[in-house]
Amino acid sequence: VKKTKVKADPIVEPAVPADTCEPCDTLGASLARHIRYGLCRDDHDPEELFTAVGKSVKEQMLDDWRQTRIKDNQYQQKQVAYLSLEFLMGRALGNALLSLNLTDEAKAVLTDYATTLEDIEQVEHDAGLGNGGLGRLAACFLDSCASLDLSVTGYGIRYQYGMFMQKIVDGYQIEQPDRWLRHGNPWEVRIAHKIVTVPFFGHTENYVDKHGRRHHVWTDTQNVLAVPYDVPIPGFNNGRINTLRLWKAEANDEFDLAEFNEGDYAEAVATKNLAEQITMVLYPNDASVNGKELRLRQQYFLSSASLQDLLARYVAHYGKDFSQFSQHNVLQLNDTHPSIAVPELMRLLLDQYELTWDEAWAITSESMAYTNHTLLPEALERWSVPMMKYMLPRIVEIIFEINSRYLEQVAHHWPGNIEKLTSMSIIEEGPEQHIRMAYLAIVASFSVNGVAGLHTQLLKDGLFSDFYQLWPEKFNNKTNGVTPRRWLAYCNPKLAGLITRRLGKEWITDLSRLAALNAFTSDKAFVKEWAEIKLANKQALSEFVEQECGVKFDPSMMFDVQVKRIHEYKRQLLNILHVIHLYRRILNGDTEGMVPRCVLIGGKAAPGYAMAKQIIKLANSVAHMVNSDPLVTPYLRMAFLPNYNVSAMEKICPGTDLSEQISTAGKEASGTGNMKFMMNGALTIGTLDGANIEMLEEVGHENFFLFGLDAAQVAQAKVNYQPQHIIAQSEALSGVMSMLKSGHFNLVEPGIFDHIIASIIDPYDQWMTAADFESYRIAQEKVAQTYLDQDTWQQISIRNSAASGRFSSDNTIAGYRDDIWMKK
Ligand code: HBZ
Repeated sequence: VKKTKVKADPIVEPAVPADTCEPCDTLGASLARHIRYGLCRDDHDPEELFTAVGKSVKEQMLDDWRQTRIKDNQYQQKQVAYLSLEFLMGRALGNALLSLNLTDEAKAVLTDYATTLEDIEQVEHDAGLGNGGLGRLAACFLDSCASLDLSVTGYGIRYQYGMFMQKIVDGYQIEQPDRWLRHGNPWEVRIAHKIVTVPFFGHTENYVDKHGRRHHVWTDTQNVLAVPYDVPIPGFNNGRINTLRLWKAEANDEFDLAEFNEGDYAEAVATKNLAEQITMVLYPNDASVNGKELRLRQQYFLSSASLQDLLARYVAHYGKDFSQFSQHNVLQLNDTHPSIAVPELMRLLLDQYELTWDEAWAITSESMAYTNHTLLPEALERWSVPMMKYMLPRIVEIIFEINSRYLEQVAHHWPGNIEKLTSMSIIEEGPEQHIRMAYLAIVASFSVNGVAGLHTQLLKDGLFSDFYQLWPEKFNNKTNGVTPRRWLAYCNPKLAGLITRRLGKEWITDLSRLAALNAFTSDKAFVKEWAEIKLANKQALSEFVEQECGVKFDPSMMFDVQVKRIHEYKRQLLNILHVIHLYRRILNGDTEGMVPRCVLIGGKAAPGYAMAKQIIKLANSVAHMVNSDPLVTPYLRMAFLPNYNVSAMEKICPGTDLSEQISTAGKEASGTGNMKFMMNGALTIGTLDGANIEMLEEVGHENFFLFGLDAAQVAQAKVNYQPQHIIAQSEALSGVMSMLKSGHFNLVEPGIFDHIIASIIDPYDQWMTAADFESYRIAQEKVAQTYLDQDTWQQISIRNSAASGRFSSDNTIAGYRDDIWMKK
């Protein structure tokens, strides 16, 4: 790659008119101006009005944003880069107003435009730049970092199309493109002067100079421009505005030149697409790898652009003395997706800044930290060496060099143990070599963390046990959390209001204060108000369900909810089997002691995941049968919510009575939906998996509906698993299975559920659905009994909220800050 001179930024930004002109308008004046001069006409649709509001709110942040940047460019505190292929931000307006303390002003201003803030908020399209938990965690973390006054920059990709929109047609999932940028994005700012160039393809050459130093050149590359689009991340009422920097790929003009000169102008312009494809679409897989070349291109594009950006910024302040780099910078890798940043940082330091290998390695390995989010083998990334050699030849050379030096350490630790060298090598041998990205990340990182206690323990005992033996000091746990601003203060204003009236508003930035709610469980007036708020939220949720699914949910019934990506390990199937069981009971007239329930299931299936798609179809088929029998609906109703996303969860979690967290133990790394429900006063029915274990610890057994095998028992039970036998011993499950097999739910589509049925009776069923059914059913009976005593139920609900303080992402981020980012 041709060496480009790194342009030095001025350390202090020059006085710009911002310092000399009037400070910006009030929100109202700004909005009037945007409507009058921004829209150019008097008639506007709701999208345009929303855009004007968004731009006006952004303007309110610009001065603080600039001040934050100027301060952070002084490196007064360590700079954290959070590298992630996903940021599932959802909507920004309501959250920004809350953080800036402008909600009331916005409400007042909008009355002049014959609309309400609520209506305007509904117009905003979700920024769905993520699949699920991992992407939403990144979004919660950004909120907490800004609110804790930490200088953290999120680096991600500005996908033209985010997570697909899910439609349900005849009970089947249909994917449609998510054109979230169609009406523009009022929050982003394109920063043209920070464009960098990312190389692909070409080949490497090396030569020895007259001082005997070996140089590596990566030449003949195809270069793609990375254009930063910055999005403001306001801290909660503290004046800090951090940045989420999203990269867009654009064609470099050089790209076109040859063809252009030959006169084929149109052809030349069309090649732009090739470059721009890189940031076109988010891969919709949440628990399995996608080995496509384009996915690797996205990963390298993000990693290289972000590192060039970080290094240029560092050089502008410290010059090319990198000895201080790791003291002032840390990179947190959100899973292995950006782990190609490891060899890329090496490359930039070696080839661009001419450091020695040892210098470059010291810097790299002192600044990288890696978070693992899964134990599922199908989600562990391995990239084909030949493919990577073709696309990123210099990067492959560096990875091999890292590997050979690291294997010397392995050999030293386990002398003569060839097997260890093979099993721990970053390069997996086989008909085709592969690079094990998790191993690369561990080798290069000073910190490796899991996302809940059990998950971290399983990493140390299982998947990464060899690495734990070699480097125990690297491993640590950081149990996930969610931001209490979006997930309580914003989404549940009624409950937040009650809490604030009783406890003051400090809980918003110190969620441990919710513990004080325990004192109110015997306060009748408080419990009554708590129950009334839940009822009002259920009313709102039932309107949403009716509008989205056409199913009437009666707020006097129990709302039993499972929303998350559809995956066999999350066991939506177990939930559906239980619905079928209740349905059978009703048909058999066995309704004694039954509590009327409305069961809501929602979530997207990866488009290539056939079994998950069949589970969606089954949920819809069962819902159809349940809802169309007037003898059944007084006791049971069911809906599948299409297109579950962040803004849907904002309506769902405040109105939920019972939260379903029923994964096979040992499979859900943490879960974060579980925490949102708990904060909002839902009770949980769940297994000993992920963060459920810690939630149970906080709230106590009396206030949690625990069932099922634990992780160790799952491993044990696998040895001689006989689901047919288990089914035969359970009257309830046998009944459910015969009803399924009879075709009752698919009379006109015979056979469509055969795979599902086969999976339940398969002795190799990894998810052990049959094994946990009885214990689940009994726990559900206990749920119903408890619900019958509404006073007790509401008290438990209060205790759940009160115990949720530990699961604020502020708490999690304080841990990252103290144990990882500020370690040295
Ligand atoms: O990360 C999830 C875990 O399943 C969940 O237990 C945890 O709470 C959450 C946050 O730590 N993992 C994901 O959401 N993973 C993905 O979305 C994913 C995306 C692309 C991939 C693989 C996984 O290639």
